[in-house]
Amino acid sequence: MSKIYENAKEIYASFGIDTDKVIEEVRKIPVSMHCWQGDDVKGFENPNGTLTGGIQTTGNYPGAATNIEQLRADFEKACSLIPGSKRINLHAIYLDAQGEKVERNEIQPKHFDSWIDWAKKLNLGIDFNPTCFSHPLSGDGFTLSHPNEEIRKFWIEHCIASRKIAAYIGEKLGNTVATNYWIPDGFKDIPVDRMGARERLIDSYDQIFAEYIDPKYNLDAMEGKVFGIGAESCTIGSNDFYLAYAIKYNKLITLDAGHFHPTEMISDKISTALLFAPGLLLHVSRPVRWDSDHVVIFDDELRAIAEEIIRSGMVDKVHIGLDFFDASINRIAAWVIGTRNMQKALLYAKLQPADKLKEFEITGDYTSRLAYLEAFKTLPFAAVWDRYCELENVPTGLAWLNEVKKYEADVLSKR
Ligand code: RNT
Ligand code: ZN
Repeated sequence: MSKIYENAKEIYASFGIDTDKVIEEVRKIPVSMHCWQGDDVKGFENPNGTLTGGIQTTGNYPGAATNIEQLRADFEKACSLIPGSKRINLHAIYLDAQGEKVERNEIQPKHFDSWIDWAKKLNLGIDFNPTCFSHPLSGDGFTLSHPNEEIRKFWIEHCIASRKIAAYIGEKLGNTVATNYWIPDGFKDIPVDRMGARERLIDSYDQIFAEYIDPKYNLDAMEGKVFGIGAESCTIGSNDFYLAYAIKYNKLITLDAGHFHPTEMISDKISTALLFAPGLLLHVSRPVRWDSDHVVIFDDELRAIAEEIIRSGMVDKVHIGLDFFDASINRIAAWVIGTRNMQKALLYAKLQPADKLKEFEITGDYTSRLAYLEAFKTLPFAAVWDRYCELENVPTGLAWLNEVKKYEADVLSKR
């Protein structure tokens, strides 16, 4: 144990905070790392396909994973540099079809067996997503709310197949899968029948969720959005839509940090969602002027998100997932920086005297509340973070960067 940590431990102890205990608790909070940072959301269904659905990766940093083996190797490398308990978040297009062409509405549990074996080996939980974009049948911008019944049926079938796969994974792993539904459906220009589109969307979800699935194996979560590129005038699956649907039908609400107006923060929405829905799934991201999905940094909003999770006392009901995709920097570094920051924010939030702060607030002592919050910003947090990394056998400080650079030279640059 370093001298610096000993000092830090003492300082936090003077506020009644046991840093060893905090580390023990934080290391158990799972963070679901999205597989799609590794290959710019391409997947393995059609390696030459383009990303559509109003979302975009920008940049062309070399070394992106181009097949399952590469993606897994890169993910493992990233995991080895990140403390805490981890999960992998898969999209349906990351199936292992063994060279076969499989239509999206015909994907099966067997296409994910190799992922399950791999996840077991690495002690990772898995989360899942149907992929309702980057496909010829989503080309005109509509999927589950499509006015064409045949096309809508195709997407309903895809989501039903995905949900079955998720339940299968959950059962095989003995670890609940959170399945997230996000669709790009929306109008570029002012529509005249929002109602019709939303009616169709309700009907689609009613069909998708018709079959009972044990929540031990799969939990469904629904992700709304304010707008996407090419769907600026109306998003069918808006936040209101999903909030209402999820609360009525007992589904989880997904909050993506980039899916609201720029001054609207998801940290303010966590408590409401937790008070009304059975659970919450987060897509922690960093929007810069739009839903740009920049790598998560240790900024005010990230800390606020973590503080809301921790102070709510409902951490078990929050599925923390990440959702960013930056192709302009080393993709493994992107995972490492973003995920370490999420872990850091959780640790930072736990290293605060929550009860005391709440007491100040409730008694109207806002002066002390502000004074404490500011004072805690400069306590020796970094020493506790380093201790956490040390205990988890991952590099402290910037030491991870050398490893990523070495991996880039040895592996990525040869692709
Ligand atoms: C898109 C949503 C969605 C996707 C991923 C790939 O705006 O945020 O969650 O980013 O499913
Ligand atoms: Zn998202």
